[in-house]
Amino acid sequence: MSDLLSPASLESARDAALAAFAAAGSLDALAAARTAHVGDRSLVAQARKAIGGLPGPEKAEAGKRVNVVAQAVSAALEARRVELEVERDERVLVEEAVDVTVLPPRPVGARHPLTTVSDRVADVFVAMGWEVAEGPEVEHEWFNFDALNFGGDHPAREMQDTLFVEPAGSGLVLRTHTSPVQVRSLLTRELPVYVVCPGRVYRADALDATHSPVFAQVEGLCVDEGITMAHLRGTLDHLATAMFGEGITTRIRPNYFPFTEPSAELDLQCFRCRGASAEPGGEPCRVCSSEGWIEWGGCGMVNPAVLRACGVDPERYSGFAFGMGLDRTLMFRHGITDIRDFYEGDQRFTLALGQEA
Ligand code: FA5
Repeated sequence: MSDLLSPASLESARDAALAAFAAAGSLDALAAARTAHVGDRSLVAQARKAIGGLPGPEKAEAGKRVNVVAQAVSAALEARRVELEVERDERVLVEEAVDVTVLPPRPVGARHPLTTVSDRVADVFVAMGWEVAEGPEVEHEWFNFDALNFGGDHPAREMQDTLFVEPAGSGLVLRTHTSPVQVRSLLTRELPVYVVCPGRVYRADALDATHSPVFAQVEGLCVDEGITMAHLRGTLDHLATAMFGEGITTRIRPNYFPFTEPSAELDLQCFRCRGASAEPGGEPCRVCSSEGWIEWGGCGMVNPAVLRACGVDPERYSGFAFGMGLDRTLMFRHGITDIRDFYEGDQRFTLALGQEA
């Protein structure tokens, strides 16, 4: 009998294999031990080959011995493989774990104060059943000027006031006010119309503490039967109270706008001194320069020419409109002295005002 097939030799081959598997500290080391103890050149493989050279009666006996050893070796190999895989998986979980608590704190954002105040104004009107309307910022001159009854030579159309869109003659401008949304609303909606239109507008104004070439306005338009100036006053007082608190008063002074007749400038009683600074002996007030009033926007009764341009019968319908600066509204509300704060993108400003604007 080949020495390879002796019980002692087979047992020592098995023990050597089991010891090598136990000593393998990684799946790579186990793969190497497997080649050495289970591969073609291993003792067990050679013993299996040697069985063929045995005389018949001994073959079965030797085959059984080899099988017992081979099964023990492969069972030990499988058991060690499972152990090493579990160890590896646990190690990967620990080594590759992400500790989310070590991320740097993320800066907290806020809505821009102009967005907040614009929504707040819109809410006041939506609560009264009005709708919110929008229009494009790149607007056709017809909507921005012609339909609003601006004459062909009105100074507002000049380069010093209006930003024109190239090519010259395109008829497109950056809208200089939100009033073109009045025209769009009248042309596209059924009467009566009650719309509030907040939006960004552009003018060729130099940037200073109270003027910006881009700023925000909110427009209001109501066209219905029997609308009078009294409705305009009541609506503006309601808005002023919602924005500046109970007891605030508005004042209208005669003015001129091509699209309203009569037209008025809308003043707000100073929300800080409530007009007291203009009284004899009153404390001086920085906010209104002791005039007691501050200019907020323009307003008036919709000019019949505008109604006609939009296909509305001025004999049956009348309306009022108003438009005020949202930047100014915020400046009054919070005593902000420089409009540039809205446009410089300083997060501290946005965070301080964004939620409560
Ligand atoms: C108008 O723009 C009219 N469309 C308002 C109107 C609407 C009148 C409906 C009648 C009926 P005005 O040019 O006065 O009007 O501007 C209105 C408000 O916008 C001003 O009172 C001011 O609050 C604000 N405003 C004007 N120019 C600037 C600017 N460069 N920067 C910031 N706010 C401005």
